[in-house]
Amino acid sequence: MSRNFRRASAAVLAALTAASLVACSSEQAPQSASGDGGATTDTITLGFSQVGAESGWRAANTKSIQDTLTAENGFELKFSDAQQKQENQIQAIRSYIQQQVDVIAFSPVVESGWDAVLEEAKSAGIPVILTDRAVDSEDETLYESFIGSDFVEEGHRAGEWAVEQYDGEGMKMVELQGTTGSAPAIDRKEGFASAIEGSDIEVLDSQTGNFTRTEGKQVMEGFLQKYDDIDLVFAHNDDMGLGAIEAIEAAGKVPGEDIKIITIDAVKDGMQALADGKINYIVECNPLLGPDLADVATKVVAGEDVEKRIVVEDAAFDQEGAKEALPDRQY
Ligand code: GZL
Repeated sequence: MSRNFRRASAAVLAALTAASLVACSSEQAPQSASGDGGATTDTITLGFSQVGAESGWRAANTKSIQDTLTAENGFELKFSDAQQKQENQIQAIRSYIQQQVDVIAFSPVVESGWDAVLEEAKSAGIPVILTDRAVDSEDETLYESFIGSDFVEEGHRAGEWAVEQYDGEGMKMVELQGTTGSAPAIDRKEGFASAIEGSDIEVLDSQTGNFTRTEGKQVMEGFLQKYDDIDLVFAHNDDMGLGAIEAIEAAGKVPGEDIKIITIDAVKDGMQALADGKINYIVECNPLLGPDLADVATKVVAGEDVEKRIVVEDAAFDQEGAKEALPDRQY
């Protein structure tokens, strides 16, 4: 469906809605903001709702989106930071609908609770693209495409490495989970658990650190007080792993030696800790989603077909690999 047809049908819908509103209240009809703000007709107005600024990965992801969806690349980007709150994302998406943007994109902070607002975007004729994280909606017509990594595979790769290195040593581990209810936390936990099944690695405890360094440190402090035999930490992202390092060192133990650490993301700070021997293995989660988002948004607005699922490829690094890769890392 072309952008002009969609806009025309949305305008008719808005006019009918306005007429009904005027009939029963003095409220103004929804104002269409975009289009007369000086943007050319070829400019794609994209409303993006970002999870927040909780980690180094998120900062790199935001930079990729803002560096790519620029005016010179044909975009007018409306960007909002939800501070890791779903209600803020829903509010931002409703605002983009009200502004009648050409396309909406967002990284859902959690998997559930999106159907209503996605139905509103669909009724307004505004296509939606998911980046980074998935939603658990049954109705796949609510979004055009999902661009992001395979989190189950990331967790499985981390667990496979743990089994290769440590199976048979009777190791006891703790897990620092990502944000409760988020796709990466759910899937990475599943992937890691499936990989260590049948090994003698024992999970002592698992708790969310909400993908932040501060909360990762706090949870690890609690684990160290509760258990005196932790051999391994699996953290769902580098930032929580870096927080765990601080807690382990404060407890007088050596991270990467007394307590091994495996994380996911491979952002610069994590890769530096890996090169320094404080982390033992990192599975990458590529945050540079801006170019794929720009490509899919352009095709969607032009009414072209797009792939429903675009999987971003990830690498993995041990300590030697980190030393080699660090000089060229983009994030
Ligand atoms: C993964 C992304 C996760 C990162 C964290 O795609 O959603 O959220 O692994 C970030 O660092 O906070």
